Amino acid sequence: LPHHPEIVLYHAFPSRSIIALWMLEETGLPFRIERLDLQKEEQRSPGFMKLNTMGKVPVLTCGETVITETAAICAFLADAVPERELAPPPGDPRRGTYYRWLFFGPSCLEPAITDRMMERPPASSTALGYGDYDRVLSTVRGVVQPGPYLLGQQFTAADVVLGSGLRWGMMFGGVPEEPEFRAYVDRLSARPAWQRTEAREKPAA
Ligand SMILES: N[C@@H](CCC(=O)N[C@@H](CS)C(=O)NCC(=O)O)C(=O)O
Repeated sequence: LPHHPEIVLYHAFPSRSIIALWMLEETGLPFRIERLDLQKEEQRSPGFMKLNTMGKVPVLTCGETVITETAAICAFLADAVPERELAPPPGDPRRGTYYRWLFFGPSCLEPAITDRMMERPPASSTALGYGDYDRVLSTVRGVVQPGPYLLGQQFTAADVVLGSGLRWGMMFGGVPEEPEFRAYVDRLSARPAWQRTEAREKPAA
């Protein structure tokens, strides 16, 4: 990629930014990592707060462009390498299905798991964007089951996002160890790009 602006990932381990790191590995793009220590509150430094007023990782910069929100970063990276087919192209009807599950991760699955883990009393399921925990899980169950991926044979950035949410939920007891969930997450974990991501983070662990 000649003249491609430099890509930098602001990353902390362990944190959600490992999802962006995995996505970068899937793209094969060159990138640089800036590591932050969350314990030392490096995410509150004036320099970093200038990049992201939320003071949170991941942040991805591509030249002058600053991208926050894990799912947005993954979608951006998928589109940067169309030849890798990590997203159906714009205009393809499957793009709709892709967006559906990509957005379901941070807007439904993640808050459902967090509320469950924090034992928050359930709010009105009509008003709550994710409805209720059981509905979210049965929806995810239905979409991971045919497999191998959310879009059938095609692995996409939506798998990176939703799959990471599931993996994290199962790791911390927010999602039950069901065979459908386990099989899907194991399939994702077997991908060389995830293997490289884990290997890269081992010394940091
Ligand atoms: N909505 C953000 C959430 C990012 C987030 O919460 N990151 C956490 C780490 S998992 C963080 O940076 N926490 C540090 C802090 O808030 O001080 C996304 O989806 O990327």
